Amino acid sequence: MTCDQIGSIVILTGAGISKESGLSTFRDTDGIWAKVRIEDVATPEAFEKDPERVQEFYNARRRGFLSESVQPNAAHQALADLERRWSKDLLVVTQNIDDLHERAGTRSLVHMHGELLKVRCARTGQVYPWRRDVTPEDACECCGSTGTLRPNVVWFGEIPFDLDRIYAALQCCSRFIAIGTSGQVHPAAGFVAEARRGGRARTVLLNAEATDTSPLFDEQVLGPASRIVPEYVEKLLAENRD
Ligand code: BJW
Repeated sequence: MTCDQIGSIVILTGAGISKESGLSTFRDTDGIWAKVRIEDVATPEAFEKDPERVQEFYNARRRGFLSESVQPNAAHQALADLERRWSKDLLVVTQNIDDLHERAGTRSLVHMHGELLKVRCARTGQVYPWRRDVTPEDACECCGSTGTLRPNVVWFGEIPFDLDRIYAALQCCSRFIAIGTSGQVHPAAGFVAEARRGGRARTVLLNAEATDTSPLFDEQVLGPASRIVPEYVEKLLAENRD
């Protein structure tokens, strides 16, 4: 994304955008963290202490992602449509590890917390696609060792992916839109402040409910993503029609 382009958009998505596709959020009352403890499954220390437990947590979620019933919803599709019809730069930054944005057709996409349909070799750092359970017997394709494969996701205490590209886009954008995220996890929770710095970006929150970061947004639309995202996209395109 280049800074000389007025009209560029950065869109941050979180678990709420995939909820109506049948995937759980984290911090809602029926969310993932109501059922398992972060310290048991989502830190490097948890993986070191009990790799099989962590792999089983992610194996179950990977199976869920691949089930027939989990499909991109109208919100994912509206963002892909916006990318196709927007003449300026647009970058979707997702915290989600599912592949629903890609399946809807979004191309300009960063998975800042990684992708569950990929594994990484802890020894070599090589990343490759993976669509089945990871077991202790699985040998790494690159080094042949067993026990080195981990989900290619970002746990607490690890540095998210592609931050240089994300901050460059935030510093230039004219509009920042956050969708389906509680704004509780950093650094993503700080992106709205980064986009506002210098007074450049209009900031918009599209979410089921108000969040702790709501006061930082110029505009807030509350409701289910599958309804409010397509409506917002149509409004944005209508306002910017030549
Ligand atoms: C709907 C809806 C519908 C429902 N329609 N809406 C203070 C300052 C800075 C950092 C820290 C700090 N204190 C601690 C930290 C570090 C820590 C952190 O943020 N901790 C907080 C808990 C305080 N952060 C980290 O460790 C990160 N790394 C880091 O900071 O590195 C240091 C560094 C950074 C930068 C430069 C240099 C160094 C890493 C964070 C990794 C997070 N990992 C997880 C797991 C990923 C893999 C997996 O999926 O298992 O990422 S945790 C989990 O939370 C997951 C998510 O991506 C992330 C965010 O959750 P999200 O998407 O917001 O979901 P919810 O459930 O919270 O919210 C859903 C929202 O949708 C709700 O508001 C609903 O209302 C709404 N909704 N249905 C629309 N139908």
